[in-house]
Amino acid sequence: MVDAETIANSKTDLQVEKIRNFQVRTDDIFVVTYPKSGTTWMKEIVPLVLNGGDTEIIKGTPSDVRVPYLDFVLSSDPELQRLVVGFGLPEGFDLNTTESPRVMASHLHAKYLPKQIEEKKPKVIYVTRNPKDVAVSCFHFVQKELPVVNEKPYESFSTFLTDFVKAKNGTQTVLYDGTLWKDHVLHWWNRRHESNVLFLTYENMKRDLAGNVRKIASFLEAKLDDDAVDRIAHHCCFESMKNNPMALKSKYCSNVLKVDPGKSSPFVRKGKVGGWKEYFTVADNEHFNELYKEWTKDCDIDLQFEL
Ligand code: PPS
Repeated sequence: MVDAETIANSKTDLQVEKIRNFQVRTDDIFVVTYPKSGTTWMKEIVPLVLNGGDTEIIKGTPSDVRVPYLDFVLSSDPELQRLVVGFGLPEGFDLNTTESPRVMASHLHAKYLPKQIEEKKPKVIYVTRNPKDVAVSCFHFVQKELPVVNEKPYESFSTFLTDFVKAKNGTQTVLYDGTLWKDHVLHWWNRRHESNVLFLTYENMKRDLAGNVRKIASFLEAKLDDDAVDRIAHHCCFESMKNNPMALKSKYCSNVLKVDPGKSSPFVRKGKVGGWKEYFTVADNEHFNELYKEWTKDCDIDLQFEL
């Protein structure tokens, strides 16, 4: 089982050098997200957009096999390699021999991503989400994981939030490269007009999934007819994904992280916009809003979140 320290130290364990020097192809597709911002969702959508909306083909393959995490696959740490195998990838899986177009995911900050992204300009789909909902989603993940690794769960959401806004301590079981939400998101916000970058929000995907599928198809230069768009939107809506074992990562949850997928998967949990209101106290909210103002004071970011 992967312990908290392994995950917490994973910035080095992940061998950033290996990731930085990874050979990128111009037709690669990277799904980049801050954790808990819609990664699993996008990992389900992109392969379908590329295969013309054939949901049958992908039903038998775990999401992490279709779209492997660069962060873990390029690690040579045995514990993190176990995570990769738990994802369903064969031992010794090699991205260098994977057929194009490769679709890969990462939670890493851009400074840890392959250097060749800047030169080869593969397509990057970046998904962001209201940081308050991200915090709540992370909280659920971390609360389940900490006892598994013999650490105490947080006493309250408020104590978790104090660590979340610093990406410290127990939060590193999920925010493993120690990056703050604002540093991750502002980097890609500032690059949102680059032609190889598609910047999307979780909230907008919730509002109009079919419209976002079309946007993704156009960005990936994939032809989709209206039926295919509808099929993808239906297959990828929250209710369908909640019943999709390949997206719930049942095997990963139960074999590697010991989260009981029978009860609820942290990868497809509530799927709500604004769920944070049930967790933030008035004081949490005031502090967070002040911090958000400070984080964003030098830029024109407008993600239309309800803050
Ligand atoms: S991870 O662990 O970082 O890869 O998590 P990630 O997949 O980025 O985020 C998990 C949250 O995304 C929600 N989710 C969805 N929301 C809406 N529609 C669909 N189809 C969907 N699939 C996953 C999931 O429920 C997590 O959010 P919370 O708020 O915890 O429910």
